[in-house]
Amino acid sequence: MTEPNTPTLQTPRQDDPFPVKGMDAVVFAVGNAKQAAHYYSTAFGMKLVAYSGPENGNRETASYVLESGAARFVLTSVIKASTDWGRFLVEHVAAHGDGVVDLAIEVPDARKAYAHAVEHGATGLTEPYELKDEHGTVVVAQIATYGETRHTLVDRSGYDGPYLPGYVAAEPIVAPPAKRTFQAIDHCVGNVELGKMNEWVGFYNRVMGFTNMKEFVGDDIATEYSALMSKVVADGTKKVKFPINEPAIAKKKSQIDEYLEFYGGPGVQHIALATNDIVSTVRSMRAAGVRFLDVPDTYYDTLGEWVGDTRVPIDELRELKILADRDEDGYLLQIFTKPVQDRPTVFFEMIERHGSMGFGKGNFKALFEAIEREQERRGNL
Ligand code: TYF
Ligand code: FE
Repeated sequence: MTEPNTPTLQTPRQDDPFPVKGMDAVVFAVGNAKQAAHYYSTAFGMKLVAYSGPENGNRETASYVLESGAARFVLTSVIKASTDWGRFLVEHVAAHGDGVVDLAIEVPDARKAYAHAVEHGATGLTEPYELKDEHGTVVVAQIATYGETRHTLVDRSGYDGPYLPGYVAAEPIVAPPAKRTFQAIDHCVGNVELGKMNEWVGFYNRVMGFTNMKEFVGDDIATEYSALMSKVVADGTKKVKFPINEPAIAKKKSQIDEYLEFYGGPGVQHIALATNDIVSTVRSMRAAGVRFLDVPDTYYDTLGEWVGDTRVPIDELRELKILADRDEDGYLLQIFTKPVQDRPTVFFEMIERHGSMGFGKGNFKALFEAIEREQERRGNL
């Protein structure tokens, strides 16, 4: 492997009004966190590292913290609601099914970040407060984003425990794979209502000082085949990247409309996970029963002509249904799971980057056609 696997990160600006360290966690509210923790352990190769539940004094919720490299998922379900948070989670699962309640962001100073966000028009949900235990102090604050989704702003610089004060370290559910299935959260995508994409892009521009990345899906692509519009915002270091999709009025019912209908409003559509060996990632996930979007064989017949050489031979990409794309900075390999719950809502992307900071624009046609075939099978097209 000659190319660097992570793209060159820009150094943070000294005057960044909203500096971020990276994604802290993706927090899911689910019906049965015990079983979800098992799925992410066995199918996604994640390692249970921390837990909070009745056994350690939390009688309201059970939360399982799983990691794979720098990526952290928190799976929460309600045992017996007794606070506003517990009631919120019960209603969230009733309304949306399993889904993402929180895209938590690690920041160097949660009080400053919260103050800046609220001054620039964000809705504050929780004022900054301190969580403490024998491992130290974490400062957290929360702001609202699209739908019922929130961003917790986390400063964990004064803490060295397993996740947050109140959590205890936990043993893995199964032996983690010898080789990590993925190592970081690459991007987190939101679906918003028709006509709202620019408002939410503006929200991240204003509130977090995030800037627009060059890749976007405009009117032209939208009406031709994608039935969606999309723009990407990112922090100055490009560690936190949030694409925002909205439905477009096209020939067919938009996949974004299908999501909004079944999720019951805006929310997180997919989480992209970075791997440095997508072939072994996909082989192990497939072996564990994860289903990926199907790609027609014809995609691979012409792939080599425009994508050129990649680390993985075309025949292996074809066998595993991995997509490839190239731009002026390099190339990427990517694949998309089918929705991971019964509702056609949240799914995952696995992505291996070699220089390219894009999102697979060259694959949008093949990808959106594959998604539409699934939509049709569900009777929603
Ligand atoms: O995050 C992205 O932009 C790519 C492409 O419904 C994409 O993964 C965009 C919309 C969508 C599925 C994938
Ligand atoms: Fe993506």
